[in-house]
Amino acid sequence: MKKYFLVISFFLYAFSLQAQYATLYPTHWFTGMHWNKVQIILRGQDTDFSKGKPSIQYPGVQLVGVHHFENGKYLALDIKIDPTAKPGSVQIEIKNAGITHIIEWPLHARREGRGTRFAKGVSSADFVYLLMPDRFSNGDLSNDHFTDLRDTSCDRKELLLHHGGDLKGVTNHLDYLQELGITTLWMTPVNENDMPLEKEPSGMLSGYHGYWFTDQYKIDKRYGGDIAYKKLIESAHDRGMKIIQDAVYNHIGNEHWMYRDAPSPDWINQWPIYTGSNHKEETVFDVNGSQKDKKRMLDGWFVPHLPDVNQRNPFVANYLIQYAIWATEEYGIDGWRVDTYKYCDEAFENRINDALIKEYPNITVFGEAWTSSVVGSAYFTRNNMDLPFKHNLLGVTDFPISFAIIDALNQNYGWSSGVNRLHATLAQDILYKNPLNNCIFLDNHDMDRFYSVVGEDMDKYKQGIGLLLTLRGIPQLYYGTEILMKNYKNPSDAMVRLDFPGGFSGDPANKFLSSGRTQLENEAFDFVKTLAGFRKKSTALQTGKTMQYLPSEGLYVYFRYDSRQTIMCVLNTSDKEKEIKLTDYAERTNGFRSGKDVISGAVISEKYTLAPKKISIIELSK
Ligand SMILES: [Ca+2]
Ligand SMILES: [Ca+2]
Repeated sequence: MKKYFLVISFFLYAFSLQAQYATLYPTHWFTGMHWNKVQIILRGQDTDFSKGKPSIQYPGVQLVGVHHFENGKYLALDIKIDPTAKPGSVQIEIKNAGITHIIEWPLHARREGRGTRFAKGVSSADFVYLLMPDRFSNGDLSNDHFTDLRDTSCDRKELLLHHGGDLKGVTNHLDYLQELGITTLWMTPVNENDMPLEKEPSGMLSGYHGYWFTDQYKIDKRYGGDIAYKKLIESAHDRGMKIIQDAVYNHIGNEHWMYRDAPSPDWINQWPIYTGSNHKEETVFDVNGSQKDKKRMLDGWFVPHLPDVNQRNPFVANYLIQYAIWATEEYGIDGWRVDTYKYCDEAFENRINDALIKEYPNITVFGEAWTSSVVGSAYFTRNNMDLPFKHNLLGVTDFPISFAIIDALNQNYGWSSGVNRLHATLAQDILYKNPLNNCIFLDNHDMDRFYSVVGEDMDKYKQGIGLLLTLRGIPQLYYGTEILMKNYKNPSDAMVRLDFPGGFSGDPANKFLSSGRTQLENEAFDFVKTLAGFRKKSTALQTGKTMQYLPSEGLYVYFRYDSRQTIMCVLNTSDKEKEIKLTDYAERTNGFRSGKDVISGAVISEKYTLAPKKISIIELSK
């Protein structure tokens, strides 16, 4: 009888090893981490799961707490990992209804090269390229669609569906990006988006953009999964390039287990009836504002199919923080961009940033804080304002500068319009602790494309690129801007997310090659490349101080300078030729008698003329 029982037990034991008894988040962890008290969320198959009694026998690893939830499918285990713990497979034993289940939870050795080979952070010395993996290049036709995903579509004729682009496609074009002078890639999110199509006014929309997470711990298999992601990062690092990952803490796709089958309803911000965010960031910091408006901003949902995550729930906070650390270590990324930053719980945001920086001292994080005011932008990052709550975020996506650049190029010169807008915006840098940490841009995946916005005017285009690569901050180029991709967000934002020509088989032209580009496109590409190449060696443009002069009749002069180098940038937005005299800007030009135009190579003397609608970027010399 006893023998019989043992055999049965063995089979049950073996069976429990075979069929996954629970899914674990995080899927695994690492030895020697600063974050060594890990909270594992275990998700079982049925509501009896939580009746199980867990235990752990592994040298240096202790189970110090067990938590239960309203939903019996879940347990949370608090695990303490001593610095002495060795890599291996931690066996989590769960005794439930007389059966012992073993769940393997691997402990990996830490990745080598923290701060030198990965987690290096991104600075104003970098040049960031933002791309959408689905729309850049299809490097692997075998992953275009999967019948076991909720959305099986892949059709390049449909703007709102997946187009088949993937991470291998990106890896294949690192040469191109490096030639352009790019040092850092920021891709829209690569996490799994196993969501069905959503009905939108302009048609059925897929999660091709990546912002509808259904599982943080998986890279979407349409992009090539974990293997392709790691390969891309490895290839980028081999070239000295860096990778920024795009995070979303604010919301999830409504097929995510955190919503469909949550441990308890308070993992999500719940409302009696659907309540959307008011999308008004002022309500978050307004000293005269109401709590009602602020709550709606922070806890209201972004859109109906994206449930709003409650980061005040400590389990949710741990889950998100651990994911951020886990992904940095697992994939070896260099920095983070955080989506919808102004919609999240503020205390949580400071916690997650602190945890990342404790683990990776050189890592950088910039948040998306879409706002037209400098106060709104500075509020969400380290600032010089005397406020009851202080954000610790290193930098923001600098929308006020972006809008001011557009106004400088498109508006007529006036008291507070045209290039005076740019001057006035930059004058408000007083609010930022370090404006060099802001990511600056001409356009992105949510904006009308820059070349269209400036009326496909090549002079204005060059002025914009000139500003992008000489103003303070981390410059970010949106994919295709270098080859004059154009369009407005009409009828949908997919119009500004078209496929990169040449990234997909059957494309009539390959714009990755100079031979595939038109003369005008090569002119644009070469302009970006020349300036980016100069910037790569220019300490003044990378990290120097800024001095700007009050614009006069459409003429705007500013300097970037340090002890080694002085760069004089002159923007003529008027329709008249302007005479520039170095002596008019003596505070910065004293001692310099000439200079060299960075783009044309022409040598200028103490006096020179600048044609209408041109920019000159001059390295001064004695
Ligand atoms: Ca593909
Ligand atoms: Ca929120």
